[in-house]
Formats: sequence, C-alpha cells, structure tokens
Amino acid sequence: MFNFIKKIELPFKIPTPSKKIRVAVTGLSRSGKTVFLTSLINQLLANDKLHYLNEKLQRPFVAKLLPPDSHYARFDYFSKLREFRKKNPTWPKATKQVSKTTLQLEFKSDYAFFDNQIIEIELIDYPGEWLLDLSMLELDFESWSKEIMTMAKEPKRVKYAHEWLIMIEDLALYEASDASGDEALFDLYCEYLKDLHYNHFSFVQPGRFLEPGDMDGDPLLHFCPLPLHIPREEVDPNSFYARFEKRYNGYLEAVVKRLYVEHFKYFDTQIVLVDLVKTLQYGYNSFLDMHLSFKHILKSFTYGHNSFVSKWFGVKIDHVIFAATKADYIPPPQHNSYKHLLEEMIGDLKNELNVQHTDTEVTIFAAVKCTEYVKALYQGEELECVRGIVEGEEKPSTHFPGKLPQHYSDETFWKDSKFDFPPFKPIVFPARDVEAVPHIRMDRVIYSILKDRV
Ligand SMILES: Nc1nc2c(ncn2[C@@H]2O[C@H](COP(=O)(O)OP(=O)(O)OP(=O)(O)O)[C@@H](O)[C@H]2O)c(=O)[nH]1
Ligand SMILES: [Mg+2]
Repeated sequence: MFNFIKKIELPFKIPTPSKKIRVAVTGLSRSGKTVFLTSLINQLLANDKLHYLNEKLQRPFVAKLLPPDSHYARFDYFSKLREFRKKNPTWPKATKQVSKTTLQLEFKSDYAFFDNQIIEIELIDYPGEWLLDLSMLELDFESWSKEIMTMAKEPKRVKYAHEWLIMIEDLALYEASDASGDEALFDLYCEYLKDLHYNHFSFVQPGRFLEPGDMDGDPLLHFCPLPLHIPREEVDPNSFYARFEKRYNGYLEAVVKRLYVEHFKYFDTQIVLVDLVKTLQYGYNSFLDMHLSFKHILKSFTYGHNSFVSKWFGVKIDHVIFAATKADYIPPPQHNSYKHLLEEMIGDLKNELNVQHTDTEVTIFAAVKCTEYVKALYQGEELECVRGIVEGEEKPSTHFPGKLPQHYSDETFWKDSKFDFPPFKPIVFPARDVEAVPHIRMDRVIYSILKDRV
C-alpha cells in the first residue's frame, strides 16, 4: 500500500506557498550593510544582472517595494538611489537609526489553477556598532568590567585608555558621592572608544556609545566599566560603582534587549557582512580585533541551541551566510584567495567555539562594482590591478592592491605585506529602473538567501 503511494507522481509541481522571509543583515560599522541593501533592492527591481539567480530559480519574478509600515522608520531606498544617480555620486552616510523596508517578489505560477507565489523579504538596516552590545547580555556588571578593563590594559590599547584609567584610580569609587562626576567619567570612556574606532579597532563596547542615535545625551548611558576591589556588599548604594552598575543593568534591559526583541527576534536568515579589505589594509592588530568581534557575534548572536539569544528570545537560526564585501578592490584572479581567507577565519572560529554543527556559508561580493580589472607592467613585471576613480579625484587611476596570503594566520605576511586600497568613489547608477548597477556576485548572495524558500 505505502509502496504504491510512493510511486504516484503528480503531473504538476505544487507551488511553494507564499511567505515572508526576514533577513537580518548584520556587520560591524562601515562593513557595507546600507550599500548592500540599496544594491539588493536595485538588482531585484531591475533584474537585468542576476544571471546566476535566474538560472538557478528557473522561475520569472517581478519585484516591487511595498509601502512603509507605519511602525518603523523607512529604509529610504529612493533618496539613496538619488545620491547614487547624481553625476558626482556619493556613498550613503553612516546609519544612525534602525530602518526597515519590505520587498515583494511575485513568482508567476506555471499553472492557471494555482495562484502566483508571493514572497515578501523584510530588510532591516541599523548602525553596525549596536551589534557588539549583544554579548553584554551574558555578563553582569562586575564580569563585564573585568573583561573590558583587562583588554584596556593590553599594550596595543592602553595608550588610548590612559586618561580614563588614571581618572578611575583617582576616584573613591565605593564611597557615597553625588552624581556630578558621572558624566565626566563617561565622557573620558567615550573618548577612549572613539580613539579605538579611529585607529581601526572594531571591538568597542558598548557600541551604542559611539552611535547613540535617539539616546544621545540620555543619562542612562552614563556608565563605564569599573573595577571592584572590595566585597560587593561594602559598596555604598550612592557611590559611583553602585550608580554605574544600576545604569548598566538598565541599559541591558531598556536598550540592548529592546533592539533584539523589536528588530531581530523574528528574523530567519542571517547574513553577516565582513570588511576584509579594511582588515588587510590596517594590519595584524586590526585583524585580531576583527577576529575578536566576530567571536563575540558568533558566540552570542548567531546560533547554537544553547546560544543565549535562543535562550533569551527563542530565536533559532540554522543558516548563516558570511560575506566579505567590497570584492571590487581585489582583482578577479585573487577572488578565490579572498574567499579562502574568510573561509579559514570562520572555520577556525567555529572550531574554537565548538559550533561546527551550524550550517554556515561563505561568499564574497561587491554590491557596487567601482573598478575594472586591468593588467599593468611595473619594472618589467605584469601586475594584476584594479582601475577606478579614487575619492577626491576626477579621473580613473590604476592600483595594484597587493598579493593576498594563502593563510590568514601567517604572521610574517601581516608584518611584511603592504596593501594599497584607496577609497574608490561609487560609479553612477543607471538612470532608469530597468537597469541595475554593475556588481560582483550579488546574484549568488541573493540566491543563497532565497534558495530554500521559493
Ligand atoms: N568599492 C566599494 N566600496 C563599498 C562597497 N560597499 C560599501 N563600500 C564602502 O564602504 C563604506 C561603508 O558602506 P555602508 O554600506 O555605509 O556601511 P554600513 O555597514 O552601513 O556602515 P554603518 O551604517 O556605519 O554601520 C562606503 O561608504 C564605501 O566606501 C562596494 O560594494 N564597493
Ligand atoms: Mg549603514
């Protein structure tokens, strides 16, 4: 009987039902989230440069942007597009707020008696710094302070932390005091975080201190890590320590949890953008720091049945896509090495964190292809280069970015190599909606997001 049922084949394919896909595009600040979202919308609306996607799906679709949902600020695709379409186009400004938009894809049904399939893709944009705060949820004030202060005393960071550390030493942290000094101590801590950021460190906590958004000037933010040298019970309830601890806990409740409950709780696809170009450019310390940041993100945010995101919010993500952005800085013959670097890094992090079971995918792409691949002769040697217009210049110039290593863990490589990644201007986006901006492998990234859903 059951054998018989197995053998029946329907004469038509039952279409997959309509559904909503919630995509969390995450990544540290300046990793390329806003540009990625803008290009993704542009590519799907025009659908003239998504060869791989169309070949794989084998189903024609029409995309449109849905009107904003009143609850959220709208991801303003059209104003970004206007800037990109100018004769002298500009990159979007750093994101200061959370915004959202929904793109609808309508797949035509192969059969008159089935409705078309509607897929809604919900996209969220937010300041990258906020992402780092999630791992704070795991720690109480004392442990968080210990972790951050140990880090601040490391030789590569201490020069930036010096003034803040001195001020802490001079204060009576555990005795009753009025709150008039709180803001000054918070300000010095913020200066330290800003210095780290300007010097290409990516791990800063709380990230929101750099991009406070609607919390700018809010006294809830007036805290920083503090050492605890006496038993906790002996700390006066009106001391610096007690006040900062209280605000830390308030911050976790009112800010960090709120962000995830409101914006990330319901997503089912996670794409993590990685700016490997920046890391290669700024060397070993920048690389180590990015490694540390991703460890925090992976540990807390992404997956694992015991990850605290699943514990706190009931979120379970099974598929995570890691994507290195800005591949247009790298000549195509080196794209495999570029991808391999990220694969190696993510593989090692997975081993370190013992989360091998999670399904991760690694890819590279450029949302906006600002360069052309050219070969140039230099001192009799043929070099693989990229050619584009550098910010502040009018005409294109040719650049040899350097040779990528075979393995990222090769320390001599980090010490000896010099990379040249001048900031390229964006190219002008096509004026009409039927044509999208040139990209590298965006069609593959979009396919990775859609593949099991349509
Ligand atoms: N050449 C090139 N540069 C890119 C591309 N995508 C992003 N960039 C560069 O990276 C910068 C940051 O991109 P954004 O998309 O604003 O980064 P973000 O992750 O949204 O940054 P925050 O809003 O600060 O979190 C841009 O200003 C560009 O200089 C790309 O596809 N190609
Ligand atoms: Mg942004």
